[in-house]
Amino acid sequence: MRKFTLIMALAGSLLLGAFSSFAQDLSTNQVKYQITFDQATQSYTVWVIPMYNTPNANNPSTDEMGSTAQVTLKIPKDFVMKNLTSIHGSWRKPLTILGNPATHPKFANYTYDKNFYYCSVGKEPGESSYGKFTANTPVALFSFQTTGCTGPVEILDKSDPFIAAAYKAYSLNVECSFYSRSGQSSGGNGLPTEQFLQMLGPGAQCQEAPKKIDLVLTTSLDNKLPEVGDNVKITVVVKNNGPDNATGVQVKDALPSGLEIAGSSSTQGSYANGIWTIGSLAVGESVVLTLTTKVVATGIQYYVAEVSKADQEDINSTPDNGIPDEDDYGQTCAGAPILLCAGQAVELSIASTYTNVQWFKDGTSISGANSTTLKVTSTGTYTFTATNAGCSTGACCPIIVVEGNCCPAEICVPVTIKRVRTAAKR
Ligand SMILES: [Ca+2]
Ligand SMILES: [Ca+2]
Repeated sequence: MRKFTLIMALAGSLLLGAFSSFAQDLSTNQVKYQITFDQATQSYTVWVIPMYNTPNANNPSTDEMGSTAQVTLKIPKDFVMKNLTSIHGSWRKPLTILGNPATHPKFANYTYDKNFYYCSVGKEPGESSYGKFTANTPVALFSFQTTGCTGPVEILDKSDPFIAAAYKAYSLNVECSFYSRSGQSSGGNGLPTEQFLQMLGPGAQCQEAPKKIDLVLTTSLDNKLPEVGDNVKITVVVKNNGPDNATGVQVKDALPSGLEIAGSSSTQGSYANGIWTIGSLAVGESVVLTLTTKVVATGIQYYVAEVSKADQEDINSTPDNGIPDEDDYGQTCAGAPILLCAGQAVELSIASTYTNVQWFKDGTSISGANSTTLKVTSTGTYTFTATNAGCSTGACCPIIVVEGNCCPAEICVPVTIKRVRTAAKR
């Protein structure tokens, strides 16, 4: 039978806590301790697992009534406990971390696992309810968090050599313990019997919460109504709204055939072959890509850019999924006027997947113009609305039809020029 001292001063000033602990015989009503980690809340929970039910011969109550108890944890060396929360019983944060010979030199004289430190969480000795005990059903005692995630946190097993080392070095009892009504034979006046049997299961392995980012991409251009031959400057801005820093960020863009690239520059990373490799973006940081393009065709030219890669999970968008409504997707357009000669017609065409289409001429809806194509025989400004169009207002870029410099009407053969508008990439 091992005899341990109640409360011992450590190095003159440190107290380990007010647990009452004589080493006693083991009660027939035993418990185990277990520790688990929940990634969603980044919290550890320590549980007691009874090997018996309440009520029982020692305890006629439905509930188990606990007195003192101690849970000693075997911890990573940089372990810092925070937010200790009692769940059943009132538990005290460890007063000190043990096992470091640099701060407690006598530990150097003893053999134990020096890759870890140790700390004890003690329950206030007053009797309190744990609720009903059912054999093999865990009851949560307390939870806590740590300032980092550097390794497993274990319950100190009964066989751990640190128990003997702490006692020999500083007369400290660090052994896990548990005392309750069910552990003590009723009517007797003998010493309380210990109920802690052993730890259950492996230690709790923490996992960092996954990093989260919010990349937002916007596009704009400086001239929505250029002539063929004009330069159009396209600007793409990517910002990380956090909450974590982003790495491995890449943007993919698509230049329409009616715009020719004439030059590019960016505040970070490099741009080549439609890929802007950005790299890291701190929280709140923005980067800018500027493309200089030359208009080489009439009609609407759609430019589309989207975040195509990032190492972290974006909270509200997915890279490279092509959904225009997401905030990592940007589209903008420019349109050189379409030339129309007298006696000719132009067929305007939008993506065949658009529904509930309505065409407008000079801001007025055209009766019956609800198809994804529109035959135009007069000059004007044409727009459309559609339920599922990327530019749902239809105001993204008007299609402007102007009178062309044509051959005399009398010698021209009437012909329909089919111009298929380059719709936004879906
Ligand atoms: Ca986003
Ligand atoms: Ca996306």
